[in-house]
Amino acid sequence: MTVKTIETSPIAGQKPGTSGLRKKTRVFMEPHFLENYTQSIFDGIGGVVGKTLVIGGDGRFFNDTAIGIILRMAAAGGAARCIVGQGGLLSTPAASHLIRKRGADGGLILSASHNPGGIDEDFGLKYNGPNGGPATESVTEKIYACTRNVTSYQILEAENVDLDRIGTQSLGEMTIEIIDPVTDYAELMGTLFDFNAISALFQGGFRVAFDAMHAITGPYAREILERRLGAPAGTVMNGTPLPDFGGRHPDPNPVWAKALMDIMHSDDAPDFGAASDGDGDRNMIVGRNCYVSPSDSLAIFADLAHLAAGYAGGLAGVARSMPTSAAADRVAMAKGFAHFETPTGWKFFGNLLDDGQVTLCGEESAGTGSSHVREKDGLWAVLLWLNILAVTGKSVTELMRDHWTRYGRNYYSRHDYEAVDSAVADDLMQALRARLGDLPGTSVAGLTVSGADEFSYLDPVDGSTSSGQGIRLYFDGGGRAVFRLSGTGTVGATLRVYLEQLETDAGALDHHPQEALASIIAAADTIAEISTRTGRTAPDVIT
Ligand code: VG1
Ligand code: CO
Repeated sequence: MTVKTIETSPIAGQKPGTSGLRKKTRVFMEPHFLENYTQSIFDGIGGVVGKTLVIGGDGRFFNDTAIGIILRMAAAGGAARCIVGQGGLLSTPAASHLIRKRGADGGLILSASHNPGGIDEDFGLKYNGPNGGPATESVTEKIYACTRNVTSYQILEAENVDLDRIGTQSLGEMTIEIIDPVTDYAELMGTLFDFNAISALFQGGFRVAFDAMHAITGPYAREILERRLGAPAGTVMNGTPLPDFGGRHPDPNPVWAKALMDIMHSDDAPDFGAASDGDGDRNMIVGRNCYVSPSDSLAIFADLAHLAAGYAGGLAGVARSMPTSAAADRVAMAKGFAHFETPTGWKFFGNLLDDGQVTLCGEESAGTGSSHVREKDGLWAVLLWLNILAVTGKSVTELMRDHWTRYGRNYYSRHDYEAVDSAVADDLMQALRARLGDLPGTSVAGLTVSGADEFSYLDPVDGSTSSGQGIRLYFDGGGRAVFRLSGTGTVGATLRVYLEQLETDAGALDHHPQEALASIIAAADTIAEISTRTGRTAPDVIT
């Protein structure tokens, strides 16, 4: 087998976003596109000679072909060993766990997460470092710099590897180890949670509906919920991963998981509903007639995670992304542990977790996780909820009501305007930025702006600064609106508007979030000139 060196030249647009590089699948399939980016990852991390890499993806279209190319490039680059999930499958949290458990030097995860899949949809590739977490900002910068200078890549001339055969095989000098993608992860979950208590809950007739959305969590959820915990067959819906996710967006929110929402709001609703996303790192939690906002879910964990064995010793602290509601902060302040506010994206939690400053992390975008891995983890969140429900004996609705009564309710919603013309979106943000100094004191929609700024994060562990991380408006009375542009989309720009209002009046805890937030929604639209600039009269997605 010979190593071929292929001449290439830089391809524009290989700048990683919030979570790796995401493009239309057909773009990833263009000549040299995947190879340029893979070579840039290898170069950006100082080469792969002698290294061990974990490789797997969410099974979307092009997953296995891309893994074949990456393996031949890793072999050409001198990697010692690649650990690959059978069939090329690994959920993002399972990959993170494997990197850590096996002491690997890093990993490549093939996924565009919650974006749809298929030849005409999206594909993605992200690099995770030796701590199991997404590449830090500085590594990402190095990789991006390599994409702008790449002149050649190396690839082994060889047959494609059989990704289905468990065991080891050789590719040139490199060893490839094909492993079951679920076993290690399922064992880890067993160390964190009281499986006996959850099994007993199921034995008692507690019913669960888990929607795997034809994405990666199907095999994981079947093994853990149905086989190990004894939930009835059929608990896991849409459990077979499909290359196009059955034509849907594998995005666990009330819009894309509407079928599950309908079940949970029906007369015969199960006790607990949940869904995960394309790569298994997100979660949606729904009780009977009770959608739990991700920000509230993080706050519930901050309050009650100690009821699960893995967290019985208490929490070091909790971190949330800036646009996530302050509900978890309120728990941290009441209980006396640290709380942190980071930019959007899991890569910003890694340092805090590695340094032992936090145990729990979460984002408003349906992501929660803990120090057990260095990614957010969808099934972990589901199991933590089930563990808490089993120990307390309460329903989701009762837990939420107790929580709001004790800590107040941070009414919360995110409004997304998708596929907005990029220039229009940039202008909108720029105009807002230009007015930050003038806005305090102005009144709009009956609300007075009390503060306005653009979020910049100083990492307390490595001292790095990340600026331009979202524009924030604060209103008298405790309300907040945040504006930022998505870093994961592949078409035009997506404007995200995050809306929050704290309510501590015990008689006002049961409003519909859109009603409770009506004034803030109106003020945000007027101040940012959303409808006039974009021509949109309503968001595309409300979560
Ligand atoms: C979105 C979410 C962010 C999340 C990121 C990756 O990013 O808002 O909270 O970390 O997706 O999640 P953006 O830049 O589009 O707002 V995943 O599950 O798509 O890897
Ligand atoms: Co994801």
